[in-house]
Amino acid sequence: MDLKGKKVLVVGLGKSGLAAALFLRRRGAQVTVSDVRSAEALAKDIPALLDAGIMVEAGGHGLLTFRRQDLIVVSPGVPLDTPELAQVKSFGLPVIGELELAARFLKGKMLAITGSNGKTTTTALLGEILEAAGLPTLVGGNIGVPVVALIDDSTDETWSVLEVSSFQLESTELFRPAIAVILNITPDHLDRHGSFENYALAKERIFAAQTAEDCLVLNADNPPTAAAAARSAAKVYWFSVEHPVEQGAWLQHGSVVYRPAADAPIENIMLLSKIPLKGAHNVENVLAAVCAARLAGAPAEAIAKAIEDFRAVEHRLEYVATLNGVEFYNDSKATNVDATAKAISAFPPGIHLILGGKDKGSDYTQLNQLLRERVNAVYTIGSAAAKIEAHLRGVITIHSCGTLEKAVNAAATAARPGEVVLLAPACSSFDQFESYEHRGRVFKELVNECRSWKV
Ligand code: UMA
Repeated sequence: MDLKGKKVLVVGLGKSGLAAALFLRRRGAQVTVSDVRSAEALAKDIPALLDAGIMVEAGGHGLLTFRRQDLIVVSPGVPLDTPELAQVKSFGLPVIGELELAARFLKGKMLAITGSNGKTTTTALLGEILEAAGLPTLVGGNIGVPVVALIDDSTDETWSVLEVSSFQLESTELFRPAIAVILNITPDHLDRHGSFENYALAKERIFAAQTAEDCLVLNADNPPTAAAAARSAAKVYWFSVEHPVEQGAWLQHGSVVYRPAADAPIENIMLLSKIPLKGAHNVENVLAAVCAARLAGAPAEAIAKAIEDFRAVEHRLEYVATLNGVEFYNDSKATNVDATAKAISAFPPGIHLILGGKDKGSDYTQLNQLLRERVNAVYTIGSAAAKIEAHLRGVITIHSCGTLEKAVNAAATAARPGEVVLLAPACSSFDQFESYEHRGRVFKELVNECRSWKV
């Protein structure tokens, strides 16, 4: 792809847009960025862009700006049906995402991980495993580092371990990872994709350009994921916590095992009891990582050692503190109903659960049975509170708290020794916070403030 002298528009000036604009400029393109936020809101980034010779359109997207381009690069958070994008696409102007742009320049091989839940943990874990195996490794994508930012450090030997979201996959064309992993597909982002079918189709783009030389790792226990095998041209490997698989990873007599092919001997990777992560869902993440890491050539010993040394990623069932015998856990990254269900399942009964934020078109009644079995009370926050309360009415005691501060105080006051206060909100954070990381940090600060009166 020759960018020299090409007119390229980058839409959205968050992490991805900023990195993409500077990269495109370094490669000789005439770059403009367009963002709906005001110039004041973008003030921190504008000087560096202007210094690099990049034009900035702030405070809205102008149709003329979009029309005058050879190529448009969209940030993941910008919906493809944004009117200006939809219009220029109908004129035949190429529109690609930051992931697609980066993949065209990244050297070496890509190992890409998607799924509704567990992507960040599995990506971070695979990064550690490949590094422990002595393979030159880069980690990026939805985990927080734009893929474009990895290009300059990549070589022909590099393994780029990429967390990829449905938002990023939706705007791919040639993106072709040597190894692709789909952890699970459960309802999420229905507000953006319109339906579960569209969301699943976006996820399946992870293998759309793969050939028989590539590998696809699928969750045999999750029907929407398993169904993808029929549509893939790649070699399919499986992982399962429920039963042995022909080729892939599963559990046998308390151990994690792997078999590279149906007629190959079974390899013992490690004891199940040595997995340091909380929650049954993390066993699935570990099995997926074992399978993908073996396919990338990591030896069993390096895999086992890296898993044993791995600690929970921040904001994913992260242990915060024990105050007066009450444990506090931060699972701010549980931004959909399925992730919240998994978080609840990781604890015995006696949970005080903080739910709410910005709704994504979710059905919270799916939590009802688990709430009855394990949760003492729900504390609601944010703009989704009324919908959540309507869905859970009559199922569980609900405290309408509005803010995270009130919810933490109410839950910490009500919880008895041996019980758990869990932030696993089933919603995105954007109504009250900048991001799920921001929400998680505020939660941890609030828990720390409880120290003074809880001890
Ligand atoms: N914007 C517009 N026009 C629009 C919509 C947005 O100009 O119509 C602008 C906003 O004003 C803002 C910018 O676009 O200035 C934000 O772009 P972005 O939302 O793509 O944010 P980035 O900072 O580039 O972060 C993105 C991912 N964000 C999203 O997918 C929403 C980050 O994932 C990712 O870490 C980062 O790229 C690096 O790859 C976050 C996320 O929430 C963690 N992901 C979702 C999830 O995990 O559920 C998919």
